[in-house]
Amino acid sequence: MQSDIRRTLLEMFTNAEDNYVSGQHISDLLGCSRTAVWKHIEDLRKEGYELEAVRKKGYRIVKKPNKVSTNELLLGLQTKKIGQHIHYEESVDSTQKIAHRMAQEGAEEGTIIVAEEQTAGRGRLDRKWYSPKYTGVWMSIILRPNIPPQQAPQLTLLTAVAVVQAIQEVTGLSPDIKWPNDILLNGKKIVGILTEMQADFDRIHSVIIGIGMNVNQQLEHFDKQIQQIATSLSIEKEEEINRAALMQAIFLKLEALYEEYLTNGFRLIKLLWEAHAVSIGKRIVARTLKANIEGIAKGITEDGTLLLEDDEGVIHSIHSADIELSSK
Ligand code: BT5
Repeated sequence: MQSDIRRTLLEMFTNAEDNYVSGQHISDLLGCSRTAVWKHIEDLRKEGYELEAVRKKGYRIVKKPNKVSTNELLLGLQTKKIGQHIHYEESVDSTQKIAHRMAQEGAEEGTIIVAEEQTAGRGRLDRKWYSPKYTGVWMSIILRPNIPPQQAPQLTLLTAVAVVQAIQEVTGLSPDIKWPNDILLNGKKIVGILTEMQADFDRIHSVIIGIGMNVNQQLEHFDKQIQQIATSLSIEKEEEINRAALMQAIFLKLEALYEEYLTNGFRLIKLLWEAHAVSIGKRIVARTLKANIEGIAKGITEDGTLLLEDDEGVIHSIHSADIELSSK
């Protein structure tokens, strides 16, 4: 209730842009006393909003917090499901871990778990994912698709397309996708996607999609281990990027693609994915848990598997691997 009022207040200030909104006007609209208005304003200040108060004129927002708080994410959000329930934390070990717990406890489809920092963010095979405070988008999304468990990898590809579209829309940059889960700008990693699921043999309970996106880091913020391979949107665009706007764009794109996928299947998603994929048609090395296989990446199958043709003409179906362009 309190947070609903704060959201309405934020909407009023945002719509008023640089103009002042009078205390009387606010108290009339919200149906509460001037003292109550003042209390809500104080709450907003505690959330990090800088509000200017001028006698006889009223209030206006001077600066919004550099946070991806629930209020910032819900303000003006146009989706039906994705992002309509937000679980926000300043600091967590991993948003995936919280998402798994919330999914088990029955969280609704489209629920988002987002944190300003992760102290134990993880990638595939328990690799470390660096998630420094206030610089990136570190979030997990809970979906409950009615599809066979073996089709779940398609959702990684679908998410990659949604993230690329969102980056294009907000920044004008055009990233590439590297199978299966990396998004690159100028050959360096800007986003990693981690898809996990809770399922029986034949039925999915939930799919948890983790998205890690480097947004406002500068090169010196990156750990030495990844300085050569990672970049951020801000480095590439040479300006600060609004993280909440990026997240809202991801929610919208993801919702549209997910609806298309559930209604019409993977066909269109596959085409969109291929249009952004860097490695298809190129000579690559796929490092799987069993072996390294070198050859030409021919494309992906209907279920999202990578097809690789080796020098003997044998086609390998690769379900999980790290890939690199071959130096040959
Ligand atoms: C991934 O794994 O790329 C999936 C990353 C998913 C992270 C999100 S953040 C929200 C959610 N909560 C979590 O705990 N995780 C998800 P993989 O393909 O295995 O790549 C991991 C490798 O990427 C590492 O071994 C590093 O080399 C590199 N790396 C780590 N942090 C990075 C960063 N911030 N930017 C670019 N590369 C990074």
